[in-house]
Amino acid sequence: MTEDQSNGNGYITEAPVERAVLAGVNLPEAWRGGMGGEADLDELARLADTAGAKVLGRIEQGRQRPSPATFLGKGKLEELTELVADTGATMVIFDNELSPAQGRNLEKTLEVKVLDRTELILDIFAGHARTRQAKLQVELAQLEYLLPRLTRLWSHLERQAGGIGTRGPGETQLETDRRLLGRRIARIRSQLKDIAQNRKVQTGRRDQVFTAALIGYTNAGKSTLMNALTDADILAKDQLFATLDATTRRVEIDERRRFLLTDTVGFIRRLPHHLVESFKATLQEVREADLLVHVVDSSSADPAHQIRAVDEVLESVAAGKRPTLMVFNKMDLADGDAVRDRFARDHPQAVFLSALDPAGITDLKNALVGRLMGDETIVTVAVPLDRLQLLSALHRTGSVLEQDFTPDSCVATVRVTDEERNRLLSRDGVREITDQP
Ligand SMILES: Nc1nc2c(ncn2[C@@H]2O[C@H](COP(=O)(O)OP(=O)(O)OP(=O)(O)O)[C@@H](O)[C@H]2O)c(=O)[nH]1
Ligand SMILES: [Mg+2]
Repeated sequence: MTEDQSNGNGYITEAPVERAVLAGVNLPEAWRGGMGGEADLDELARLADTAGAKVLGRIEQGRQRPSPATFLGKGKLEELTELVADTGATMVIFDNELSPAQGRNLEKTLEVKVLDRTELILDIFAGHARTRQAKLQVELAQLEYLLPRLTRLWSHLERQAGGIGTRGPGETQLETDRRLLGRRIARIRSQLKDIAQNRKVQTGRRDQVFTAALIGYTNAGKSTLMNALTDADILAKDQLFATLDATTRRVEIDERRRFLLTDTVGFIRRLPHHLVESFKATLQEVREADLLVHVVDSSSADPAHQIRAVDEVLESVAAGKRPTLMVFNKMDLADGDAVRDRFARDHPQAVFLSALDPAGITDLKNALVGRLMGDETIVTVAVPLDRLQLLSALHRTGSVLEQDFTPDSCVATVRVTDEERNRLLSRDGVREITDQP
């Protein structure tokens, strides 16, 4: 046992606290897409904190392109080596995605564990996965990302078992060879397929009901809003990626107006594509929703940047350009006027609120109901009994809200678009019943 496994009182803490130094290289835009872009060490520090590491220092460098061997330039690498020694760090976390060779070379020089942003995010996902589906999805992403990096991992395990970057696929898997890992990957894929298939059967029934999905940057307040709108009781916590699974609940405004609301995994800029790939099944809920409720943390340093990052992820899962309601949350922590000035014009239907304010929740409900009804109206029609098949399509889509029978007709209250209403009323014998006869 090393001294950092003891909390100072002679008790052994649950997991050793890792001491981390952060490193980021700012690359030109052309290096974006998993490899580069502007480093964001503040966000990396939050990720490190969520994973349970203590951040002791950071270094940053601007470069035209990464050094092929060590990502950082020679001088910066020396500076980093010193920083690691001075702080007694046990690991270095890179904001950029490292190639297997770069990771190996850096570990050799620095003599501590080296993780990149993707591995850190994978580690957080592994720690937060609860359901079988989420666990399998994370394991798949880890295996696929780690496979080419196996030799590096083995050297971690020799030095230290457990800790950040080694959670998830158990040691037993890591000890086996690539061929076995390949088989494991295939098995997980097929298990995930079964789960998705089952879910399809289960949710088939939902097709008739309007569904809205809460989406947005991680920590924006999606689960908090979900809990306020439903009785879901989802863990909402001030950490990144608190939610990984999709949860769906019914929201009932009144007897006529009800819809399903789904809360799901949050997004982040440069979300590792292995994760996006393997979370496709969970994100299916997002793709199938009638309305996306895009929750924004108005108090974040740059809400517009987060909105863009979310849009990018949506596009990559083929859920871009869906009907969307923008919700600017955490207005209690933000400069409200500035946020409205900045976003109200581009998003005229947006709701600005604080999840902690009941009045805001009412505004959100009203906005959702507005969108849910869309251009539909509710009318009451009398349909002759021998022409009941005129209503069958409306029955199928759950648009018949009430029906009553008189000796010669069915009096139905239906939710229809103007077009549907006109078509229905053009049929022989069908007439609209208004309040004033
Ligand atoms: N002050 C304030 N805090 C909020 C508000 N909405 C959410 N929070 C807090 O923000 C943190 C994150 O909220 P969550 O609901 O877990 O966020 P999320 O979008 O579900 O995040 P992930 O599941 O991690 O992607 C929690 O600590 C909430 O209590 C708000 O309107 N005002
Ligand atoms: Mg959540």
